[in-house]
Amino acid sequence: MSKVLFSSMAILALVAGLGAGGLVAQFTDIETSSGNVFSAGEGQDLAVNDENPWVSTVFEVKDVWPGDSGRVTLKLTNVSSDPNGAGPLDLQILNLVDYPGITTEPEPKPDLGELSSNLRMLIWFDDNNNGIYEPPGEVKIVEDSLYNIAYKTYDLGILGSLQTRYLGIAWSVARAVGNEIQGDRCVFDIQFHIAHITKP
Ligand SMILES: [Ca+2]
Ligand SMILES: [Ca+2]
Ligand SMILES: [Ca+2]
Repeated sequence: MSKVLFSSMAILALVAGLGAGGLVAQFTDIETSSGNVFSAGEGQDLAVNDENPWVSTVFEVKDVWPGDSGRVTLKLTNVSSDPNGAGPLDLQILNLVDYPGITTEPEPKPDLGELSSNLRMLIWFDDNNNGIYEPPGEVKIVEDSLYNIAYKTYDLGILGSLQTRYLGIAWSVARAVGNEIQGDRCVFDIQFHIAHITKP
């Protein structure tokens, strides 16, 4: 009840004020800022080996034997032209599955699929994109078995707008590896992720 009463009093006061103002000549001035817009930046957009989206398979290596080795280079480009498009880049090996394949007579049992534990992977910043690891100028990111590097996150630093970085991935199977990898097969994903820099 008291609230209603207060409203009535306010209206009366306002009307009175307008009446008084109407007697005075007014200078006026209006300042307007129009067309104000907020729009989100383009952010980050990564291309791998000039593919965006990246659809090619990096490794399709069959008939691997003890002593085998190979290498690839990957070109990582932040194709965003947004000046704020720089972002931290990281690498993960995901969805690793080992298959026993055919279990041959000489292969130790149980055959659980032992290839990823015996695949040595060397990943480095291949600055000159020649597929050869050349320390100390080129920096190693990780060197371990595929099994051990899976599901870990490797920081590849900040990739600026329109900037390119090259990674080398070399794989090898030691000559000493025995029959435990016969017929084995492993499948995995390689994932690069570029994030947004949080402004202070
Ligand atoms: Ca096997
Ligand atoms: Ca090199
Ligand atoms: Ca095996």
